[in-house]
Amino acid sequence: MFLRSGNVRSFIPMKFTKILIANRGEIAVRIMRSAREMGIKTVAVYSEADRNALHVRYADEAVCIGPPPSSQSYLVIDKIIDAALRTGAQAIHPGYGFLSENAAFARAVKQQGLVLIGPSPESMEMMGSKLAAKAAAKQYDIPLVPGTDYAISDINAARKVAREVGFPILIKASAGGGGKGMRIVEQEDQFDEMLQRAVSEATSAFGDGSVFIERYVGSPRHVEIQVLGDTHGNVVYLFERECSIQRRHQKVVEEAPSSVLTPEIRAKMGACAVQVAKACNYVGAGTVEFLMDGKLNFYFLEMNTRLQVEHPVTEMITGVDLVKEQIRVAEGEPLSFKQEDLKINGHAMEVRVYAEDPANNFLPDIGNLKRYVRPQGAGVRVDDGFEEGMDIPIYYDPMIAKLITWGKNREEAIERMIRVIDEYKIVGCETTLGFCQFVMRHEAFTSGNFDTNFVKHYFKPEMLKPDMTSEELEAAALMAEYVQSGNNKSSKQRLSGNPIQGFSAWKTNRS
Ligand code: MV4
Repeated sequence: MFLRSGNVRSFIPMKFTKILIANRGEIAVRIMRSAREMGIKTVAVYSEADRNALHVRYADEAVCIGPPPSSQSYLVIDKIIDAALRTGAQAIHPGYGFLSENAAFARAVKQQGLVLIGPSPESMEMMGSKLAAKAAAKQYDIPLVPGTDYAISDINAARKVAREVGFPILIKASAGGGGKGMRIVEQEDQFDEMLQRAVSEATSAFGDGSVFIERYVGSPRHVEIQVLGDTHGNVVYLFERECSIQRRHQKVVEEAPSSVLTPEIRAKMGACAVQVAKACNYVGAGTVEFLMDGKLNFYFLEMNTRLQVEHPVTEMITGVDLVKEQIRVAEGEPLSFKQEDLKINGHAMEVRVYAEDPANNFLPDIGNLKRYVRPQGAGVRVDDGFEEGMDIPIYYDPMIAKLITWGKNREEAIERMIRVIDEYKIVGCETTLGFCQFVMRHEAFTSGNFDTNFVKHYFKPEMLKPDMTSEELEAAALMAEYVQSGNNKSSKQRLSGNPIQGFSAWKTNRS
């Protein structure tokens, strides 16, 4: 931030002494930890459902901002700004979700003379529009999925483009993102109807009926690049995260680095991500999302203008504290390192522990944490916002914790994850821990030969029963492959301990 004295802009970096965290749960605690190490006091905000929450107890001060529903508390811009002004905080960290990508919030924060620890409202607006983001990327020759980079207005012209691109195609809403407002069109005779439906859906869901089309990439991987920018024009990339293991656009397992990237592709993707960030004058931590096809072609999809849930795997392999860098650049300081200072050290794995029942279509299973014991040991990190005896509130995201392991290589990170999932004791609600163990022990996962269809392809709810042992989960994972592959010879060989290629053409890059 720059202090302004009269009409003269004097560019004096401003050190914060107190910041407000406009979030709850594990991410609020995680941000406060970094602030505390920097000697910065912290202010928590909380709803009436979070009076006894960990983030409230960890903070130096706390302000109640209303009733439990987030629409009356964590999402109310005025209440949060008012809490910051009353407590004398100079800056606000929005975390992820809630107001973190809300340009109106970013603008209101600025107008009150406060600093948002995040990008400008203009960066948020540009990347909030998928079409504006694609248009910006196109100027720098960043690979885009073939299709239109403008909103469709003429149905005949659009049908012609669809024919050129080739079916199946995907219709996407410009104001969508994260899988919202997407529609697959298998053949040309469905095109007109699907387009009309997509436009009216986008209009009612986002108040913006702009849609565009892309070739449908069938079995992609989701690979994203972490970037950091400062107010001095520096932008660096902190390598990639592999996030293909997801269920209905909800990520379940993330890792860094990706086991399929070569150093050459990594450098190319990194350079593209830096260009995208520069195209919107990005300041702070951001993530540039790519789709990758089976031939390792990558395509820019969208940019997330916030700190992401899965940021710890990047921190584990780079040694960079992303929250500290966010705070520093918000103070107007340059980044504390250069691109050439960064290198990948080992491998990190993250699983998200949700209070959901995998055997019952992942329905939220909130309750009281009667027993709650975190795993420990070298190379283990647990980011959570709960303690034994606490209730999981029904009003918010049911994520209990992120369990992160580091290893000198991927195998060790996985072995360690298998151990710590076993040692995590959670009694009082069903959790996704068993499901994550199923993933860790699945050959398609351990071989690196998987894509975004992994869960759909391999997982059936009846595979998991409560209180399964780790060995039973491994057997379930093997059975899953066996059943899926139609009881053919290769899966029988695999059942007898012989690893064979899985369902897609992914090869692990072990260089
Ligand atoms: C795609 C795609 C296939 N082809 N675009 C979903 C979330 C949003 N960020 C973009 N998404 C996709 N876009 C084209 N042209 C497939 C997906 C997709 C997906 C992407 C990343 C991770 C998981 C996914 C699950 C289903 C679909």
